[in-house]
Amino acid sequence: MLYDIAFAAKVISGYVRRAGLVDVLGAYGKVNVQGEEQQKLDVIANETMKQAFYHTGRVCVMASEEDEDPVPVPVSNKQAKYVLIFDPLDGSSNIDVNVSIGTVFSVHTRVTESGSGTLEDCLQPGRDQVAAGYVIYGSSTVLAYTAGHGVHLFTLDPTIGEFRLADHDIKTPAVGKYYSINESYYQRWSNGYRRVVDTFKGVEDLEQRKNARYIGSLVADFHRNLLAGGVFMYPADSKSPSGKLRLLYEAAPLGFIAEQAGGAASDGRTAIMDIEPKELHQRTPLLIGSKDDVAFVERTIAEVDAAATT
Ligand code: P6P
Repeated sequence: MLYDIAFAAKVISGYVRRAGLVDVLGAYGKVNVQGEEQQKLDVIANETMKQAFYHTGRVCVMASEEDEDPVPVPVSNKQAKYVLIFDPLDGSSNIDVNVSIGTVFSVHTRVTESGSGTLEDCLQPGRDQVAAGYVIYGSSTVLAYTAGHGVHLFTLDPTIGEFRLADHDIKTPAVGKYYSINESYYQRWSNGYRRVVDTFKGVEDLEQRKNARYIGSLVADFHRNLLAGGVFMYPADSKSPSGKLRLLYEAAPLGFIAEQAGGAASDGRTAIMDIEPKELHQRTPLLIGSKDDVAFVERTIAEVDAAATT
């Protein structure tokens, strides 16, 4: 499975690296299931991921951010063991301005007995993932994955066209230097999140101040915080009561990585990995990164927002 992910990542990386030179920039001209305008690279990355797995005989079903329903695979895969769920290219609005973007993937084993996989095989909690990770197309192309035994980073070496181990069993700092949130939504947040961000801005105590870093590309923000320490927040707000980010192919795989690196991920109350999915494209608020920072945010929003409701 991971070699197949690495193959797809090399192909996608090749397109991303040539974005200004080959006709892959700009809108594809269709709106996807999310109601978002598909970028040409979204479609290329989605087709690349599906083709990389379609004939391997390893997956009984796939699901993609870009496809409304689960993606069936040839019946010859009816004994296939794995389920692959992915966001083929997250942050694609950043493609045309050369900002880092990423592919996020989640691997489960099937729950149905045999035959083509079904929606039931896709709707499994993050805690049951057997592997997960992401590829970040940044200053270098890095594949980060976990199979439940630590988080390992591989960098694509363009001189040989192979991913090479860059770091293994990485651990994220318990307290981070950064906080990442889109502060233009401040007026939509609960008082709890306003208190959190005011604290990180040093409003009450300069000792609690953190640097603000927000790229607007989930994989890039997550990867920086994973390595340097930090907390990423995409809360629910008055306009998006379930938040914006997706549980199955964004929050859950990154949550697996975060936990395996000694960090944490929740929706503000419940661990992301323990949320039972009900729909394929289910959204969730996301709070993820350094363990002590996540715990601080959870405590603060619990105290402040609970007070607001009494
Ligand atoms: P906002 C990119 O569109 C994305 O899905 C994530 O990669 C990113 O974290 C988020 O949306 C940014 O959303 O509302 O801050 O622009």
